Amino acid sequence: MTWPASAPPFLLGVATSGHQVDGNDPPAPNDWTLWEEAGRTQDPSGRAADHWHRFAEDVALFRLLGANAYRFSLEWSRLEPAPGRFDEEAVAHYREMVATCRREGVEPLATMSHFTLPTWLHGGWLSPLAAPRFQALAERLARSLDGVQFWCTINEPNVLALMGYVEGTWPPGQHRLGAARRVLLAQLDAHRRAYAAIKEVRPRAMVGIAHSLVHFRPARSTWWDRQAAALADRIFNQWPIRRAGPQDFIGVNYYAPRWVSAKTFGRPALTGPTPGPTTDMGWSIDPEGFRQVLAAASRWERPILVTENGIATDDESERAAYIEQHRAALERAQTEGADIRGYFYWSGLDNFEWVEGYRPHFGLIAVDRRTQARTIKAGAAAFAAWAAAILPAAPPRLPR
Ligand code: IFM
Repeated sequence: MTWPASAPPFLLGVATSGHQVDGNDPPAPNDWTLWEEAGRTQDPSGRAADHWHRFAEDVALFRLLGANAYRFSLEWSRLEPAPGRFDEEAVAHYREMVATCRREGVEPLATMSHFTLPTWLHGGWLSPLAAPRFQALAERLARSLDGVQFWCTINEPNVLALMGYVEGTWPPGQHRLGAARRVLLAQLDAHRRAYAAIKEVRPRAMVGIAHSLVHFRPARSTWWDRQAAALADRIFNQWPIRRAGPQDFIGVNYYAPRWVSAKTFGRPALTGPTPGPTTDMGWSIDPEGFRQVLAAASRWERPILVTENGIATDDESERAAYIEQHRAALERAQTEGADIRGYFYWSGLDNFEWVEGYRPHFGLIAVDRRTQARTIKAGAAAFAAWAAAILPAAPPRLPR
């Protein structure tokens, strides 16, 4: 596979996902809508950032920050409201979104599935309909969205399996290890089918998965904890990449390290407590872990796209420092030989953060949830400076 000739050599962009920013107007009930209605999240997603109606304004703001790429997701429940029935208006909406990106000089990266599933898919990824319908959706989208060269079939299949089927805090709220394994495999099967469907229509498209990769550290320097950390790495990080089959790039979503103790392994999650200063998500900040995750990802000998990395904070100097430190770690990994072709900050806009609702603020751009007014945050200057340094032909035009 070759890097598309018309794409920038390095994609420096921001990421969002449909359910987290679009808003529920027009309504698009999916499994998360039901979860919110059942009171399982801090807030309902509601109007979110109303990105469905304001994407043109938002893409222009991303461009203002210097972004040359934008990763967003296509909402399956909008595109296929009933099995086999595609909604032409939803398809047209995404065509317009892609055209807007192109007009702004922003390379679109489209994610087909970012956690949410249509309510008609009873059993979720374990439904016998899941893989064939996902394949048909991939074919339909590849035909319609001819401006998209970069595709991510599925976002964080390991996280969906862990949260929905082990921890049980996400839909469908189960605690069944066997089901978690089957759900992970079902998503990887759906990826392979979607990969083949997209490549059939667009052989030169770059298609991959956004993998959540955690830097597992031993809680203590004992042999047992080191083994436990290595095992967590094999199960959570490496196994999904190996089992996924064809991928033109390795998508890396990296946020934080986790400390693993042999004593608490698997009860209930893979991880032990998190020491040290943390973000508003309770996650430690570890750019060196990022470098190591990138070095490990480069062993798969594919171009790497950092499909997500970012911080939830209200302290803008902390956000700027996070971006600068992770940029330095990425550049170090590049010097050490990792073929990294892109970085997407999570998130372009303050977003609905699943169970945590609207409390954590990941965005480079704040969204007033009452007026929907957008304000570029001070921490975004670190992203804009990165863009100015590596994309001199199109310098960011931040307002003073
Ligand atoms: O908001 C999420 C996103 O949906 C998937 N990756 C992690 C982000 C921050 O938690």
